[in-house]
Amino acid sequence: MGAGIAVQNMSLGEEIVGRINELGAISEDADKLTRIYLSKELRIAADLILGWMRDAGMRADLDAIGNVCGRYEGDRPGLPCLMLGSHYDTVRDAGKWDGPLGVITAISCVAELNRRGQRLPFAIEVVGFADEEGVRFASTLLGSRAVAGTFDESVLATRDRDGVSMRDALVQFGLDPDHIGAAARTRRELLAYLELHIEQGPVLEAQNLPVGVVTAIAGATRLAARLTGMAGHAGTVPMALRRDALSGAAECMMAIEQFCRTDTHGLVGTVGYLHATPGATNVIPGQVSFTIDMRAPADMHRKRGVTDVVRQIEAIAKRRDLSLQLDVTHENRTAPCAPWLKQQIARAIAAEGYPVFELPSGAGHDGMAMIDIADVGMIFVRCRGGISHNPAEHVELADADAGARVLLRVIENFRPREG
Ligand code: HGY
Ligand code: MN
Ligand code: MN
Repeated sequence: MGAGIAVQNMSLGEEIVGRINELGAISEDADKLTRIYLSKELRIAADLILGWMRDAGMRADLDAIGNVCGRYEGDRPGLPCLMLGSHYDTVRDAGKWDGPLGVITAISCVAELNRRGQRLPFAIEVVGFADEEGVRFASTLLGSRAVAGTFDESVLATRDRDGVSMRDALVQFGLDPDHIGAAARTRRELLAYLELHIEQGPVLEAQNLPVGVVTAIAGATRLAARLTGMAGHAGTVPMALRRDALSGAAECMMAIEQFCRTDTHGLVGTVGYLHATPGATNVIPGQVSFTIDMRAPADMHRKRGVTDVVRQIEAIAKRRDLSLQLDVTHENRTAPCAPWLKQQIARAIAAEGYPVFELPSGAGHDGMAMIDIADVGMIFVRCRGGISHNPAEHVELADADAGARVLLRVIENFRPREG
């Protein structure tokens, strides 16, 4: 049952690592991994993944928003499915495991069932979400929200850094922006949503464990801020008369960091992107745009933290005579993992001979959207040093193999929730 897998003389882990490397080479940058939503690289990646899905015995295609979707029928056609997934887009200068490990491991598990000619009393669907990171259009979870039927059409008007709207990017990708609704699924079609993902943190490594059971996915709020002062000559404007937008942004960043450092409820705050104009050495910056990402295990603490940080930013802008534009671009509540799924994951981990360890996810995942149409379960796989969103992100072969064996065991022994 799950052990002693012979995959054409390869372990599941070896098949997975080989595919991680193959997919990890598909990037818009020659010397780093960046694969953003609706890019031509995402299309190349989609075609590669669809081929793996079909080789694994699945019917596979792109859905209306660019997710790659494969279906492995149960012991009779048309059964509701256990949906397995993760995302196949990346952040900029990314690691190659964040997202793809879940998609590729799920495909390898289905391929193993297919090799055995094994059919289960439910279908299995594997989905690679096309935009979990939200790099291109600020909002995030676009692929999983479309599947959950909660996609916000107003995002279609959002423009990327080059001024291309999501609507136009979909058309260029060969999709119909007025047809996104076709990607939506219903609760009746899904028995559960299960995601395997790297931990992206140091806890499993500290526990010396290859896998863990996720308890909840921390909620997140993303904001876009713009401070506008007055550009001026760096040599002639006295310091007291300046309306320097970049100094104002710097004070905001320090306020965010200080506030989160002193918080006692696990609040974290990050300014991940900042752009100052006009951007010349001898010109006082007139305008600065920057992003804010805030998270906490409990929604109440995150929301209170956001309110307090916004108040501090407003006070800084006022004192410095800077005008402020501050918008929430993304908000996701904390998503609890379902106890009945945690139990089945724990049973599979124990059956593979590992201690069962539960931990929360500080990182966001597509389960935050999928929870609107299915109960959610997650398996974490150890990543070296807990490093992620960084090209140094790495998973040892043995841990990739352990994750695959646990996921396969969950699938084979899966029991839909009673009642
Ligand atoms: O931002 C996150 O937590 C996820 O990696 N998108
Ligand atoms: Mn990520
Ligand atoms: Mn991820």
